[in-house]
Amino acid sequence: MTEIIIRIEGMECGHCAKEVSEALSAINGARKIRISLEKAFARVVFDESVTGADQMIGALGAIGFKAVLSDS
Ligand SMILES: [Cu+2]
Repeated sequence: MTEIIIRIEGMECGHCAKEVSEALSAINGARKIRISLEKAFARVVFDESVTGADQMIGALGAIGFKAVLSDS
């Protein structure tokens, strides 16, 4: 398992957070997702043999959020 933090722009309310959570949950291989609306990030634990950060960032882009991998 790998854990990453994705910074997400434009996530402004509970509805956005729910959309983000659902988009990440729908990714095959995503195991554990924690969203912080306040800090504008998502923490994701995933199976690196199935998926990767690029797929998550792509899935968020597809629903209109600019997302970048955080280095910390
Ligand atoms: Cu919103």
